[in-house]
Amino acid sequence: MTARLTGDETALWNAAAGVLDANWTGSATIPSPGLYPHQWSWDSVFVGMGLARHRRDRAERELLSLFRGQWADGLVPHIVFNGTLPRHAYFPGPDLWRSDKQPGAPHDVRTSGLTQPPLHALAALHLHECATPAEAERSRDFLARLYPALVEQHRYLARCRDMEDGGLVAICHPWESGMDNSPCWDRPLGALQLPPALYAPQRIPQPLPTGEDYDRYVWLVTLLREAGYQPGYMRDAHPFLIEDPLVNAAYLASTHALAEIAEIIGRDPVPHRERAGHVHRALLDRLWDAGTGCFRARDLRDGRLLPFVGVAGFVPLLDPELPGTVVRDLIDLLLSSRFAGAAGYPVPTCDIQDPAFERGGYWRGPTWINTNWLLWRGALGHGLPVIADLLRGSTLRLVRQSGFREYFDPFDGTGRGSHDYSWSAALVLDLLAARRAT
Ligand code: 2M8
Repeated sequence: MTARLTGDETALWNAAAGVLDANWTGSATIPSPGLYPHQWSWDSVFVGMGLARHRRDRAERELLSLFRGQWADGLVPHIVFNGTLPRHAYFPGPDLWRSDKQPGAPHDVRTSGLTQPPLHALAALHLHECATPAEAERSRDFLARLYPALVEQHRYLARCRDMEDGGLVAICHPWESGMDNSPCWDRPLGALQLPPALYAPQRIPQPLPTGEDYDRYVWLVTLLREAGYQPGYMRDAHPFLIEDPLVNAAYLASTHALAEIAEIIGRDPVPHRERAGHVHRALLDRLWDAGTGCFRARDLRDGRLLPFVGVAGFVPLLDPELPGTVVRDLIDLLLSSRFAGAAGYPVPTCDIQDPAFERGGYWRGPTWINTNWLLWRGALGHGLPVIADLLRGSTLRLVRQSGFREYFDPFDGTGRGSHDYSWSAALVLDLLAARRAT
């Protein structure tokens, strides 16, 4: 759907459902036709959130398809490749990752060796919450089927990514944040000592990241691959190791969801609750910056908070136990003219007063539907219906104006990046179904 949409909700719903139907491969949903032809991890989570309102059978298959790619140590890879596509359908394809050479990777499907924000348990719980009474039993069965894989995913995160046993998980590549070229990564990427060889990317998304960024991305992958994607290497030697507020807020929200799922299917929720308490305290201790009134990422290589303040810093609003003073500071900044107050559109990725801000620069400024959807959920969770309505209404306004684009100009709402982008369509279904903030 590339045409300008009409204002009525039924038309919007049908158009969003049409995008998801068109991007359905038979077992999963591609993020967008052309640019992203495989299955991505957090895209499938967001797609599942929308399909829960439209086709729960497909939401279940979407998640099961993704977990086909899970490694023996529990890692849920950020890309599950479609083996029927030509090798060069997407760069970097399976040849860069060489998952087939990793003993712990699945044998029947090729994957990347990185992960993405772990919102999967939250998606599974959402699917259950959207079930009708007639679907309740089937829904419980599905939760019981997925639960062991979710537990393994969380074990992997606690065992292999909680580098200092402090409660938070670390990412070892910008792609693991989902916000590939965020200015947040400029400092750690700039500090890398790259070998002279260039990696000559075969596909560079427009307008950013640049070829130089790609050299760094690909080099980081080759380091991880040569080390067998081992957590010991990541902890002791890998040059990019960061605790990110969005990733950890996702981890916390999913840990709470895992506890609820355990209760629903008659398993023990206590270990998940304990872990959630640990993550909650660590988020505040390690990433809250009272000076800026926002959460910031911490670079584990030098122990310092990164200077950049962006939309990821608001996502800990998903933490139901966030102190009231912290919530107030976050909302003040979120509504200010540095973010949502800039032009009446939803929250941009980057502080518009930051010198690194670029209004068309992918994750360096534009507004994205998924981050605003996360903030909408966070606002609802804190009993802030006016803020939630504001985020919901302004997000729907973006797609009404410009269609289901990948991202949007934060000042005038112009659509950018790919058309028919799956998570933009899926999350609109969820926003419409939620009807209004309660
Ligand atoms: C973008 O990331 C991929 C690499 O994983 C890329 O640039 O090719 C990001 O927007 C990421 O968040 C998203 O999951 C992916 C697919 O939509 O595209």
